[in-house]
Amino acid sequence: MIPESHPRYRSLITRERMASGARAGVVALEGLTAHGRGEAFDYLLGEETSTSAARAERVAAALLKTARHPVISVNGNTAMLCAGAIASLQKVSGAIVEVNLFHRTDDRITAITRILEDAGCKVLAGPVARHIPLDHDRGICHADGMAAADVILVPLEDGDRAEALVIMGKIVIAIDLNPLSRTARTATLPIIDEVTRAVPGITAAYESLDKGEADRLVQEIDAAQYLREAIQTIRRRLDDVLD
Ligand code: PTJ
Repeated sequence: MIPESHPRYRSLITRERMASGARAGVVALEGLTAHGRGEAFDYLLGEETSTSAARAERVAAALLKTARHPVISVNGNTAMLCAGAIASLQKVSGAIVEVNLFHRTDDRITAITRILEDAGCKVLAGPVARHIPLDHDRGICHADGMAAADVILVPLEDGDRAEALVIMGKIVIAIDLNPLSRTARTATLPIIDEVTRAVPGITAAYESLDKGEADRLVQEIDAAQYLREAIQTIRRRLDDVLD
């Protein structure tokens, strides 16, 4: 039992949740190591949404609002961490929710779909094929989902697919705590924030955006600036410790 008084209570409870997700086959075992990498970057970033990330979340909302065919791609980690938040974002934005896995098995697709549906998501079903030119299974998706999308939100991505999607001409919004990752550096819009904060942040922004502001925000996306600001935050925090 983890006492609520523990200074790292939230982090420890989340780890328990991820471990139970791994035991249930929802989270890939590799997903636990990915989570640990995320924790380390969140620690360096101060475990809060920076002003810069909040701005990126507003731009993400604008991209979803102005999209013709927006899709939210969900993997095991994201489903385990924030299925309810994904459902809320789908409710306000009308985006398609599609399960897309690196470690793809039918059992995991079923388990992740169930978690999302229990949380209130409508999950895209039907036949899939390799529509994204990748050798691994993240290339497998739905013709009327990711393959037809103009804007795709990809939380906790691996860089290969982000790159392939950008080459296909799609607008990729990545949520990734690591500002040095290939995903963050490849995405049209990198959101350097923790997924359980970022997704509700996008939803709140979506609700307060009018069409005029949305149209304006999508004209001025400076991806490199968000990466620079995250790295500056880490540098400042390290300097504060050394001073
Ligand atoms: O469920 P599957 O089979 O699709 O597998 C999912 C994983 C996460 C295993 C797969 O996508 C993977 O291997 O991802 P990577 O390449 O390890 O990248 C994950 C990125 O997400 C890393 O840069 C982490 O820093 C970041 N990350 C981890 N946890 C979080 C996070 N970013 C935001 N919020 C988090 N909670």
